Amino acid sequence: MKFLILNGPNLNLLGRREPGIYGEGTYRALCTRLEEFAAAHGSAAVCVQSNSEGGIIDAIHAARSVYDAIILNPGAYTHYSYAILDALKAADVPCIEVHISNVHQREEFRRHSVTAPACVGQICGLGSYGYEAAMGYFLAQGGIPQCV
Ligand code: CA2
Repeated sequence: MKFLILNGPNLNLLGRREPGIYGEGTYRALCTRLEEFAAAHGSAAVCVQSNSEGGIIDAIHAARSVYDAIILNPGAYTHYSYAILDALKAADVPCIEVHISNVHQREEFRRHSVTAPACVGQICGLGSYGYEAAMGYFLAQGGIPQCV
């Protein structure tokens, strides 16, 4: 399978700030780990990060017919971007939403995701392991699950 690992605003700061919430590993180290995980499973992972809503939407549009699955951490856009929701609905590529932190243990506004309804599922609170868990799900399916 070919995975697009798409990370939203500020996730390029991983390992450099708030290690108590997001862990100590850097964004670069995360990408290397996910690329190696995919390769070890006969697959490929490409990591893309954007701090802008348009950058994320463009990457989702470009994923069509290129990637088998998207693993998306939309960052704070999770909580209010109807534009990303619409892009996911139009993408025709199944997506799992990942959050590094347990959003349910944090501020009230983080408990709601406007983007998750366009995803196969959502993983949160497992740290950066959530990205591997999402890839593992798609690999276990051995194909493309139904997506709205
Ligand atoms: O838990 C997650 O993965 C989040 O998507 C992270 C977002 C936050 O707005 C969501 O509610 C939950 C924030 C990403 C900020 O990433 C940073 C990483 C290191 C240092 C500072 C910010």
